[in-house]
Amino acid sequence: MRNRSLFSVFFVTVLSTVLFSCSREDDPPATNPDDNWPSDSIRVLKGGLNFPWEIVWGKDEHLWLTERGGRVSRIDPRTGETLFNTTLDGVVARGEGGLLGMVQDPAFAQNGWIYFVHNYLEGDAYREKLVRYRFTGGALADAKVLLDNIPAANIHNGSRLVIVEGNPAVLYMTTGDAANTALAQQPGSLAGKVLRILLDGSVPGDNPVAGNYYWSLGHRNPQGLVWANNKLYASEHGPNIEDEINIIEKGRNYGWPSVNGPCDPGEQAFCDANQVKEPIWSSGASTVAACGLDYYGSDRIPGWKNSLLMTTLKNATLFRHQLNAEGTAIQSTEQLFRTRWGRLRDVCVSPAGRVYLCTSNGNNQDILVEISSLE
Ligand SMILES: [Ca+2]
Ligand SMILES: [Ca+2]
Repeated sequence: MRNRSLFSVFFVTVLSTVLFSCSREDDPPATNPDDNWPSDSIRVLKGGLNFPWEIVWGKDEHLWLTERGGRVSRIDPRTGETLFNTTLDGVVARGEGGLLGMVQDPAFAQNGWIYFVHNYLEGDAYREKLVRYRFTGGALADAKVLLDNIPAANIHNGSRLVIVEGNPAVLYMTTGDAANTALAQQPGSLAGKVLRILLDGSVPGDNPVAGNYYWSLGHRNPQGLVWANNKLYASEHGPNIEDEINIIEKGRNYGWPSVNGPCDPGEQAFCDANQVKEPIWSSGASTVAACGLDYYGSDRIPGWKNSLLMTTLKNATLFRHQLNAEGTAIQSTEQLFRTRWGRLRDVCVSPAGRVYLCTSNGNNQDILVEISSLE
């Protein structure tokens, strides 16, 4: 029975690949995710990386990758070959800070714009900024600072980016508490927030407070962010307990530093007074170091559809959280590949349903892994 179903999967895969390949002959390139490379493997696509931080599947059908030291790479997803790389000016890497989040503009194919978050020095002060560059094919040029002077520290710098297309498109950016827990509850500080920004760097007219970038507050260090099911999901590092996954809503308070995870009796008064929104998942009495987050909506890997994939550093495991049909709750959690590759920083799902992971082990030993099917 197992053999028969495997054969069916194989046959359907071959058939669909053939049909897909045929249909591609008539299509302009890069309009569909190319499916013409290994379909049955888990492979190390690239080695020799040093603290990779963000993996993005680009609108140019290539993988883009940041490393904390400041390097940006454009990688051929079939071969792992680096087709372009450069080091951004002004990146100052300290502890967990450096070059971090990245996202492409919705019109990247036309304008070449890529948004980066990195840490820098303003005099002696360690800070974070959001900068847009234009990819020309041979360089990243025309740097434009969209938001700067964000509090930063050797730890807790958030920095994940998501653009939600619309009229106008908006960019969401997570920030950490920059090792100053009180900032997360202060509406006037850019730290410990999910920020919402127009693509020219201005404040959207419908943010919770006029002229203020914050969309939600009370965050410790959210290092995962994804838009799916018409919702914004964020993962967040807890202190020594309660890593979280939250659904981010306009103007809501997520509790830090007064509340860890769900509202317990000792936290209830603060929760009531501030209408704290509780996480849809938390790690309980210990932490796993919840980090990168992406949504799996493909049929490629059987049984994974409508899941959140979450990397963990300390646990060195890929978590698969199965969502309910509405995307409002997590029904079950599966832990995969425990300690197989070490600490896992980020995850990215391609339009063809392949999963890409990067490690965070250091010593120029980090790798980019491609999962095209389960072995
Ligand atoms: Ca919380
Ligand atoms: Ca709690």
